[in-house]
Amino acid sequence: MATSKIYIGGMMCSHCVRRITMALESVESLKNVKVDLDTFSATFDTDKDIDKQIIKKALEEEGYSLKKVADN
Ligand SMILES: [Cu+2]
Repeated sequence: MATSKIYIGGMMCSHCVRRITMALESVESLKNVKVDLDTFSATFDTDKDIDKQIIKKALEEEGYSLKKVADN
């Protein structure tokens, strides 16, 4: 199990946090999703390599963007 961190565009309030959390939780391989409003980021655990396009699409469907995937 590896932890990944992503940075998200368009996040402004706790309502966004809830929507983004639900969007990421809908991606089957992501577990333990935590969205942080202060740093406009989210962390989650995965047991395989993350599919950036699937995450990007899940965020874009809710009106947010995937700005960056952190290296670690
Ligand atoms: Cu909001």
